[in-house]
Order: sequence, then structure tokens, then C-alpha cells
Amino acid sequence: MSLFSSLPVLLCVMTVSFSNTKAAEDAQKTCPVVACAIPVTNGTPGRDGRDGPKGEKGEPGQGLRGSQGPPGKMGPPGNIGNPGLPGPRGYKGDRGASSVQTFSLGKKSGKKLYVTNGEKMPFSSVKALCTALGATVATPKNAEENKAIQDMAPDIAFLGITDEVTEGQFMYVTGGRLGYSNWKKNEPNNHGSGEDCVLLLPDGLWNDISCSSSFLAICEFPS
Ligand code: FUC
Ligand code: CA
Repeated sequence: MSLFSSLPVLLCVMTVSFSNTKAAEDAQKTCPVVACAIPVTNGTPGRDGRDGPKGEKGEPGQGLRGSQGPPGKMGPPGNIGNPGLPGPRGYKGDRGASSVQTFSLGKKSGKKLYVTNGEKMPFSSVKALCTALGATVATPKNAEENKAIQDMAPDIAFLGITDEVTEGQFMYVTGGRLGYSNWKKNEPNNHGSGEDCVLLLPDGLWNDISCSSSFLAICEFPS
């Protein structure tokens, strides 16, 4: 094969190198050598164009509904509620120490200390009160102590003396027979259904009385 006969093939190959089909056709029309023996094939596809605008939202699908999702997060706390109803009444308070503190607790050397809460009560309660204080029921063992109790007592008071063990035989509740007494005239008389306890009257004299009657409680601490 001569160099001349191979030329049209080379030219045709050159024309199909254009980047678009229109340019290739034009080139084919203007090609000076039309007796091209080899048919020109289509070129490779061009690059993709840009994305088009977004389409409209589609209709809901017809498939099966999915399972329910988990519960959402807990919401914020609610507002504070209304005040509740009043509570039940409380228990009665104790007596407090004010009655004891009403009296001077200054204690002279060699003298008993007498204290009272100012309350009247049966003799059994007087004994219980004084025991609770670590004391005993006020009991004058001589005229001086009788006067000391008389001076501090704001009312008729029980003394720590009874004849509960043997009628007519008054003794100290702490034990022992009386070594001092200050009976009022015609006392003790064991009046009525019986009087086994002893009162210190405002004038300092004594009267026997029922132990279930209520009178002032006075306790004593030893000297
Ligand atoms: C006198 C006293 C009694 C009692 C009576 C009302 O008889 O001896 O204890 O107080 O009065
Ligand atoms: Ca009496």
C-alpha cells in the first residue's frame, strides 16, 4: 500500500476527534476526501449534566406501617400543689422548769433546798414527782426547817409524813418515827373516813388529811 491511499483514512480518523456530534457531521461534510472507506462510529457519551430542580413531595406509601417507637423523654415537673390540711393536735407538753426556777435555788450551806412546781395533786403524785427529781417530799425535822418551808410555800402543802402503816403512828415516808411535830390544836383527829397524810398550814401548824386530797407539792434536797 502506497502513502497516498492511506491518507483518507487518517483524515477521517482526525475528524471524529471533535467533542460533539454536530461538529463531527460538519467536519464530515467539509472533508475534501469523501471516499472514506471506513464508516465513522458514534463517539463516547458526554459527561452528565447538572442535577435538575427538586421534585414535588410524593404521596404516602402503601406499605405496612412500622412498629411504634419508644416513649419520649420525661416532661418538666408540674407546678407546686396547694397546702395540705392541718395536722392533728399535738400532745400536751411537759410542765417545764419555770415553776422550779421561780424559786431561788441558791442554797445556803447546811440548809435543805425546797422546790415546788406550784401544782396541787394527791399525795401519791407528790411522792412520784419528788422521786422523779431525785428528791424527797418536804419534811421538817425541826422548827427552823418548818419555818423555812412555811416561808417558801405559796399554799397549803403536803409534808412527807403519814400514818398509813399504823393508824395513829405518824412516821417519815423515808422511814423512822417523828422526832419533831407541830400539830394544830385537836390534830391529828383522823377525821371522817380516815386521814393518814399531813398538811403544813399557812400558820406553820400541821393537820392530818386524806392522802387522796390534792395539795401543793414541795420537794426537798438534802443539806
Ligand atoms: C377538821 C380537820 C380535818 C378536815 C376538816 C374539814 O376536822 O381536822 O382534817 O380539814 O376539819
Ligand atoms: Ca385532821
